[in-house]
Amino acid sequence: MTPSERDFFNYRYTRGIVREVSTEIVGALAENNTAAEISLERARHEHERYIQVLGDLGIETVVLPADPNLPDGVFVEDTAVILPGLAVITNPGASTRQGEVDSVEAALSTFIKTRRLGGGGTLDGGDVLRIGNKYFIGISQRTNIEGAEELRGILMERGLTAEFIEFTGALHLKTLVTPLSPDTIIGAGDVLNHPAITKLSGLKIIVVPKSEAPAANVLVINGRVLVPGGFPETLGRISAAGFEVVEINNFEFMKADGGLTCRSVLW
Ligand code: CIR
Repeated sequence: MTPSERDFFNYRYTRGIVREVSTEIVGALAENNTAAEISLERARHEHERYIQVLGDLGIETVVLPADPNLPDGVFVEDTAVILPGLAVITNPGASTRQGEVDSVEAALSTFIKTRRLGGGGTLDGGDVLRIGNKYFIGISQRTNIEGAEELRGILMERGLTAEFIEFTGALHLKTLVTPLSPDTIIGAGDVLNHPAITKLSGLKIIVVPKSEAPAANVLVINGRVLVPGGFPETLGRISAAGFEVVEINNFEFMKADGGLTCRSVLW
């Protein structure tokens, strides 16, 4: 493994892509139709702070312009999956989101080789969970077997493995479970009992209380854990486990089913 691969698999990054919040974010997809309640001003404010924290953590960030035709465009995570030396551009499962990929690909291609999923399957980056250098692909409302198989093929070409985790009850796999380090995850719900997870030896699991389910989506960057604001019990559990936490508000994006990981692509 090269030093830069080792950094990547330890969640150490130097670059990122984000997108400004669309003026039409109230039209974003949301299971419970709560996107209409989003305050554009507050969402912009929350996202500015997010971008600022990425910078404070040493990430050089490309900020793509907002697009009124892409209400969900701020959730860039779903459009690309970064592997060492390659950015896989996805085919998002929601047809209204497929227009997001071109601009992300153009931005990524100035830094890293890109390759599109072209096999006709669908896949959202939010369904791709990486624990250290092991990949888990959620089979969801957005990611189908064909999309997952194509990504697994690309991973296998590079000597990496992927297991599929079929689940219901949440938008993306990473809505339910995210990594804190190569040997620690945080999560909520049945997915933690999936054999692909339980068979990982030495894996530590922090369980999110039911009342704080959205806090299962945290974002680890360069030794810090970004935790969504408003979930004190989870915040306490993460710090008690020895992680340095940074609280970042995500209240507006939660109304469109978005977590902290959704708002950036990092490598
Ligand atoms: C959607 O439904 O596609 C967006 N409103 C939310 C996407 C959240 N992305 C993510 O979890 N990676």
